[in-house]
Amino acid sequence: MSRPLVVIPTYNERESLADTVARVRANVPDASVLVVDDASPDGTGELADRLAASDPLVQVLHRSAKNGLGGAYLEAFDWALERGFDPIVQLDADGSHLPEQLPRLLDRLEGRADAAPPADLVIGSRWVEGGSIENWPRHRELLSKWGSAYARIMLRLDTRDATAGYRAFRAAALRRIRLEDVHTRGYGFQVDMLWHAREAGLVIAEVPVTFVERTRGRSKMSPAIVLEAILRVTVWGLRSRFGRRRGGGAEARGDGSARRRSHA
Ligand SMILES: Nc1nc2c(ncn2[C@@H]2O[C@H](COP(=O)(O)OP(=O)(O)O)[C@@H](O)[C@H]2O)c(=O)[nH]1
Ligand SMILES: [Mg+2]
Repeated sequence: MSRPLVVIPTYNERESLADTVARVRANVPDASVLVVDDASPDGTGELADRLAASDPLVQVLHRSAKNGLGGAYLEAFDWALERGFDPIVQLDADGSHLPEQLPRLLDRLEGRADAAPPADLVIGSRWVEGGSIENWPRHRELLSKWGSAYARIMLRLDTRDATAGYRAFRAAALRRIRLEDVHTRGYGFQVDMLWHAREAGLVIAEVPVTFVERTRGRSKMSPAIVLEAILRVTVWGLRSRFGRRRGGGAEARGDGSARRRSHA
């Protein structure tokens, strides 16, 4: 039986969170929500606690300090797998990922969409036919396109939108990824996960989504985050061509036993 969980990482999203959670709950009524808050100074964590108090399907994971999107998701994945949630969805708090389009991702995951085969990981994609972006400044659009292209070339990925953050995983697929080998803390986490998913032999599908730039709050994207992603992708790409392969090949697939990892 399916027990979907939508993970929403937050850092200073007080103005957007309630609306996003309500829309998730309205569009996929059987989905639970896990808000992962990194001690937001603006009170997002307390707001999340209030939302959880009024809805048994909403829960909150409080982390003690801002430790990156990747760190938040990795902790949430452990939390979700321990509790038997399946599938597990990534969704931004700021309204950029439309909860109205979540059934599209879940249908594709289950193979319900247009007789398409089921997938292990479905990506809500801006760069496939039918996908789009609303209200992004030109420099963000270029950064996303170039970042995706660079990752695709360096890592030989087939995915059009390699940096997308709107994703749905089957729990079994997440278990096949060696999460303890995923070290990227910033937004490069998305590429790191995708690469590990490919290495683990997962079936990866993309469905078109409309990405709507936030109208409230501020982006946490920073030059340090961009730099981390570029450096890591470059190192992985060079290593996979010329050097030692990182752990995580399909043949080294984890069985979940090696899941102990520090969240530092
Ligand atoms: N828990 C947590 N969430 C974060 C962190 N950095 C970003 N987020 C959340 O990740 C999502 C995407 O961040 P956002 O700033 O909108 O990135 P952008 O859309 O690329 O500009 C939002 O829900 C943020 O609140 C972090 O360090 N910790
Ligand atoms: Mg955003």
